[in-house]
Amino acid sequence: MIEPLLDGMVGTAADRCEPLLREGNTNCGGCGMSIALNFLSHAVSRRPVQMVIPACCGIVTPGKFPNSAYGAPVVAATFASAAAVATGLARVAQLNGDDTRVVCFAGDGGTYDIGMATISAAAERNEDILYICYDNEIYGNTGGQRSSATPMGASTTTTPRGKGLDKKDMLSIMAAHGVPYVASVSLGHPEDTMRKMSHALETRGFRFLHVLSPCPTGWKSEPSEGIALVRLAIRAGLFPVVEVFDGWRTVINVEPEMSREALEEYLARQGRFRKGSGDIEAVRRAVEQHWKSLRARAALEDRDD
Ligand SMILES: Cc1ncc(C[n+]2csc(CCOP(=O)(O)OP(=O)(O)O)c2C)c(N)n1
Ligand code: SF4
Repeated sequence: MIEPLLDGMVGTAADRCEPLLREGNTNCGGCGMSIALNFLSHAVSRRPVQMVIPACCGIVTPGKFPNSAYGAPVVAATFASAAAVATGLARVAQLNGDDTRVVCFAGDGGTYDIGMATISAAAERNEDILYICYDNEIYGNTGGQRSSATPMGASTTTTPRGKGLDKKDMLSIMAAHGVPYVASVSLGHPEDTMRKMSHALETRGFRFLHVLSPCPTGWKSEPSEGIALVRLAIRAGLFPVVEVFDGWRTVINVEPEMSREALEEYLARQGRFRKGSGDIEAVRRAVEQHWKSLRARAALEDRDD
């Protein structure tokens, strides 16, 4: 049920004893963003939390004012200001000496493209915020245009024949800021998700979590298959599950099979790849190249041990 806006939303640990994502939200069935929010809710537990959400699907989620399907205080921000607004809230919490964690929660369009400058600035200053990008690999809220997170071959409303470019490596870009914690999160491995969300909430300074977030509407996939698709993406090597500490110490959490079968099945189960996934070899080459660089960085860590 959708609750009145102010009920249980003062943001203190004692007052907020309900899920972050309530019933009555507007998310599509099978939305990976809902799954991510439910995990986050468990990880947050009774910690005081404030959220900042730019103009993505996640800001439509709460439904119509004066009600909200969010069980925490949420500030709706513009794309360009989201990380700056979160910075302001975190500084106020610090000045007040309270333990509030500020979470910026945004889609890939708001993160990889439109909000990039402010995110980079907040990371450079090592602001005390947790930035979570739920990556559905399109601009979902405006009908599914391509973003720089859209993978090669995926058709969107602006790449009807399939995108010809590879996905931007946002994780490495964020790690290169030298911030305390950057990780990719697998919704297909609950223990991975919970551990990383809990660690990211505990850590102070700028933290970045990247969540591959199935979007049945944009991926043209079955709503019930989201988690299976995440696991296939990992097995195919398309979504490396890693952590980077302090900008350099790289840990690979899940070893992928890198099998052609997993890649083919991943592509075949989604309508978005029906037109443009022709060059599987090009996709495989890009994946292998990315893994080479990832392994080289992880090996640096081994040598230091
Ligand atoms: C500066 C600016 N440009 C464009 C828009 C229009 N717009 C609203 S939501 C949206 C898509 C956001 O996509 P993403 O951040 O990936 O989140 P999703 O909708 O997929 O959850 C766009 C382009 C806007 N609100 N502000
Ligand atoms: S369009 Fe995609 S990301 Fe947006 S609510 Fe629907 S399933 Fe979720």
